Amino acid sequence: MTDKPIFVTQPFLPPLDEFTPYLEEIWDSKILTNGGHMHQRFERALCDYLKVEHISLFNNGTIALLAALQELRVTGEVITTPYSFVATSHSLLWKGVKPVFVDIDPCTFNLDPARVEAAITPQTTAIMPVHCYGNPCDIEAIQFIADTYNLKIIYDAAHAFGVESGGESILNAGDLSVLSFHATKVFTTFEGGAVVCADAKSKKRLDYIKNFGFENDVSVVSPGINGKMSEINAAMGLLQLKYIDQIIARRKEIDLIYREQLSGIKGVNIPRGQLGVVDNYSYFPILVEGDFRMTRDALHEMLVENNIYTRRYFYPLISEFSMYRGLPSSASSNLPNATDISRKILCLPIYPALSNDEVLHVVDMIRGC
Ligand code: T4K
Repeated sequence: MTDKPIFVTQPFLPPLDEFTPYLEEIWDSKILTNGGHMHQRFERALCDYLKVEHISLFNNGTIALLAALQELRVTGEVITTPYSFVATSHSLLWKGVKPVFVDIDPCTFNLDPARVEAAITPQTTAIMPVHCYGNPCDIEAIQFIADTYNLKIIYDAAHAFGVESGGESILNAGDLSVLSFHATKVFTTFEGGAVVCADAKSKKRLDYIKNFGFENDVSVVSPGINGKMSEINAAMGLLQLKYIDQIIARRKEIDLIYREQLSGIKGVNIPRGQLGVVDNYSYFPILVEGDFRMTRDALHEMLVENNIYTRRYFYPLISEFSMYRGLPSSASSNLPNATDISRKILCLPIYPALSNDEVLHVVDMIRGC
């Protein structure tokens, strides 16, 4: 038992005095929101860091998902994964769109492209996959299906800050990609989010959508929302960007320790990364198999009792919540892999402030020493 709680994640906070100059600038300008200097600087800096053409910043990832659906005028049915945070499907319900759940690949935990075609109906207008834990989806296969059936693709890339595959940012895939900068994410602005898009027109429309649909002070061109990121959040983003490489490097070290130390423990299965992927080490998921010395839930409880707060991301499945349960695609017989993985998954603590001793302590507790 440690006195200090060990959480599944914790934000990296730069030294407080480094935030002061940003605050002074905001105080001097008296511009607190609505696209001030911090906001503009942060957008440009993010485009450079993430190697993408255009970004529209938002106040959180969920509103950014809603705005992305609005921008692409998504209606009818959307094919998505049940193995995600509820915000993915909730965004569809908020837009009056019916989620159609398709099972995941048991290795990547992402939407299985081989099962997508069978779920397409005349009402299908888009696919909304999730790069789960930052692990890239099968982008090429999903694009092929979308092109064949004339569907839009909105990637929920909430976990995928900075992830690259084959030398390119995965945020450039599909029509739009949505990021979250929540406090629990690898890169945080307290609360925050963004939509990544390839063309300037789309970026402009997203900027209107997040500002109530205002094109100028007398013209409203769409039923927009208040999705604007404040200057404080943008300032936090600018400061975080200075540390993001360090943050990811430390996460990588922790990932390596877990991989070395946990391998060989009977019943603990560690999903493998994909070749050619620049990871962000946003989560450390393990599968607690039937031959482990206790059930997944018993392990979770035992760790909590010992001040180690692991999380079962993503259990239950989205399709198991009451507002989704009645959908035909929610039947567990339609989602065998997602159901199986959600019963075995446990996300272990991973964040820069976690010491090597703490990581080893978590491993010892799992090993049963
Ligand atoms: N799509 C996907 C795939 C997502 O995963 C998410 C969000 C979204 C969309 C929506 O994006 P946002 O609208 O949130 O930008 C958390 C987060 O609230 C949520 O943002 C995140 N996904 C989800 C996976 O996890 P909880 O309920 O697990 O968070 P909570 O409060 O229990 O925090 C977990 C641990 O983190 C705590 O035990 C301690 C630590 N923590 C947390 C906060 C909030 C801190 O150290 N500091 C903090 O400020 O949902």
